[in-house]
Amino acid sequence: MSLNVRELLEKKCCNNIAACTDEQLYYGLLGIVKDLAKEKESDKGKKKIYYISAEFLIGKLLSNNLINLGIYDEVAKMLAQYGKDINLIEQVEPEPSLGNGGLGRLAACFLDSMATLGLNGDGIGLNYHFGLFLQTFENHLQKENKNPWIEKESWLTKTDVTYPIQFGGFTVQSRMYDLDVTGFDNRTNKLHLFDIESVDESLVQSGIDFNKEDICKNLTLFLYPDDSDDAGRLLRVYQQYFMVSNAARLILEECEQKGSTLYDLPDYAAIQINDTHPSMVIPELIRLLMERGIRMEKAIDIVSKTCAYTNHTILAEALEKWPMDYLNKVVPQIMPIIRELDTIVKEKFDDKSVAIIDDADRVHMAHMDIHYGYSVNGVAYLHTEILKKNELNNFYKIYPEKFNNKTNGITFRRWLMHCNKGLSHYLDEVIGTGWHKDADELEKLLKFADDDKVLNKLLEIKKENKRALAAYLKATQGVEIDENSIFDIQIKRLHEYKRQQMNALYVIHKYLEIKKGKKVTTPITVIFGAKAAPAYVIAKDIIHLILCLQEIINKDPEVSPYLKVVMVENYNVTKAEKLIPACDISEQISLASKEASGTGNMKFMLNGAVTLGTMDGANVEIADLVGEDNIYIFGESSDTVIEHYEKADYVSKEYYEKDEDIKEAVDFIISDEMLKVGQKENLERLYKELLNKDWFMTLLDYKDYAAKKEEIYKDYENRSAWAKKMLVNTAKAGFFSSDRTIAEYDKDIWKL
Ligand code: 26Q
Repeated sequence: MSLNVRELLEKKCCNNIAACTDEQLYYGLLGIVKDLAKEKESDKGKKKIYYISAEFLIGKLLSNNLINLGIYDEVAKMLAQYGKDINLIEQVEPEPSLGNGGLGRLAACFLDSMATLGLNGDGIGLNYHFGLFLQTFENHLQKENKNPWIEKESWLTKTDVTYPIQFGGFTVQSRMYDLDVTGFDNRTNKLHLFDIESVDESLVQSGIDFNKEDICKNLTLFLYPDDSDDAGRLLRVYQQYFMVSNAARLILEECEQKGSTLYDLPDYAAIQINDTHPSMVIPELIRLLMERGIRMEKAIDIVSKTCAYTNHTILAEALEKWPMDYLNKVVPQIMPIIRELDTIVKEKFDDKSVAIIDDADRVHMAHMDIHYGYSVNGVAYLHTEILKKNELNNFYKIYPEKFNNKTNGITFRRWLMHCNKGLSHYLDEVIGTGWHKDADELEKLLKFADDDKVLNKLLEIKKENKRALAAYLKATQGVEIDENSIFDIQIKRLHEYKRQQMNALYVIHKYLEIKKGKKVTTPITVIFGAKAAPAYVIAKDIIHLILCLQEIINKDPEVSPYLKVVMVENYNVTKAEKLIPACDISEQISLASKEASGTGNMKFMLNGAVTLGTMDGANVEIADLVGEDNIYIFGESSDTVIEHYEKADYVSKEYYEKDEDIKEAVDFIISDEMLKVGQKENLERLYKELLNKDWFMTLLDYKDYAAKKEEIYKDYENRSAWAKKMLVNTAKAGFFSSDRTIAEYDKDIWKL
């Protein structure tokens, strides 16, 4: 590399790197990276993929960009010569929290892979000023605070693209901000984030409360504001329309600039609708085409050949259905189009279950996507099969050719090269660097499955990562954990279907056993990280339970040498980057059929953790790849679970009454010991929920789960056999590179 970062940095900062603060160096590097990224912008490619998403959980960008630009090592070394640590410089960067979890992080991995594969593809989303909330714990309860990330100098670049966006009764002025998406040794694409000119951050005083009615000031303050009331839900509709109206205008403008007549729009643009949040782009595009003189029938045809829809969930409550009243109020101009789209469907199909507008006057966004998009995909093999056979079966019968599977993936740049430098460099030594570009080359590692030197080194790297995590948790949260213990980790959004409560019940069981004198051979550290939606009461109760357990267990001198519990505060991408490389056991314990895919499971596997999971989502494909010796599977199958729902025959109390262990663990939730540290209201509510409802069947799988836990802990003792499992997991992870996923999207759907 001919370029001299040292000179550039000296020019940007202060001529004397050694005398610079980490902050000065961070902003200096930020400027340099922006300049370098610009040089790699490209207008190659007639057709562009526009990935529209309400979430892009991009994480910090400095290191990732340095890696993708190929100068990370060089820069780190140069800084070290001046006594500067790039890790400390990185700490200066605030993490934008522009996503909830999987769907948002997937969008970020996809942008990375599009640029890396040299595809002409941009992301379009919203510029939330406070992102998702910042989580703190007070009195063992989750508290929500704002999470600002936009600074005077940031990765955002203000553009001169601005549009008047009309809502029922008023208009707001938009502004587009751009983030560079650097490809690994390839082109730079863009993430376009739209904002309103009139946004007013001072609307938020304490916590995350603000005046939800004042759309001209609040539209882009938060990601998915609390939707427990009408005002919150309405604001979400405003956000969605704002996002897609800007997107539609930008897309049409760009295509026209490249010579499109708009009749040939599908030759210039493919639009991926990331879950239903951007679905209104369909009627909005139709409206804009009609404004440009194209008649409706033709406009519908053009749009239907341009838009493709990805489904990320089969939970009924997450499938968006907007009341007509809302839409009439917020976006009256697209209502005649939605009604017409619905009329056409009703004329064609005499089947209420596929209508766009239902009898209760609600608009089913996914139905609109399926009728008026050319592709419908699920995000893992099992998920797509369930969509075809169950949830969307009536649509599958009409449009079998539209349905396809695209098993999710993750970018190995962030989730191995960046977050686990120890393992990444060692892999380079053992199998060469070919895997950087072709993830399947990780399989070369299999040749060393019985090589003690390699196995020992893998254990050593894991140990080092555990040491680093222990130090980090001590520094940030003041908790002390034993790096020689088993790190058993569950990190993901808090949801009953993900079953953090089942993990917690096992922790209770283990605690009680140790109390009774049944010691463990190797100490165990159970680590959780999760945010609960502000209005999701039971999810918050589960956090309360875990925090109370942390308090009781870690302070118990009889138990804490053998068992500890840690709930990581404000779990986010940056924390995931520290937790994942240090993990021994990856908890993927959702109720079968409920987790569409999961992507954390892939990150853990890549970093040499062994999965303990149900046959759900992409776990099924992981099990297939690594074989039964290298994964721990338990629990009822998705077929059985679906049958329980159909017959409504699952009664949690029966499981509670017939099993002593279950009874003991569940009763502990409201024991005197717990009530001494916790809140009666929360603990009793959770106890009753488990006993009387347990919609996601925790107690159904509990015994099987507990038995597998014993087995996996026991197997951990055989260090060389365990190291071999680690090796196989890393070696087989190549399939889950998002480069593979994106190549499939391009081949089957976008056809760039
Ligand atoms: C919808 C309507 C009203 C309120 C909220 C929502 C809403 C918000 C966010 C619905 C869904 C989401 C996010 C979903 C999500 O993250 N799904 C995850 O997507 C991952 C990527 O495909 C999968 O790996 C996970 O299995 C899936 O849960």
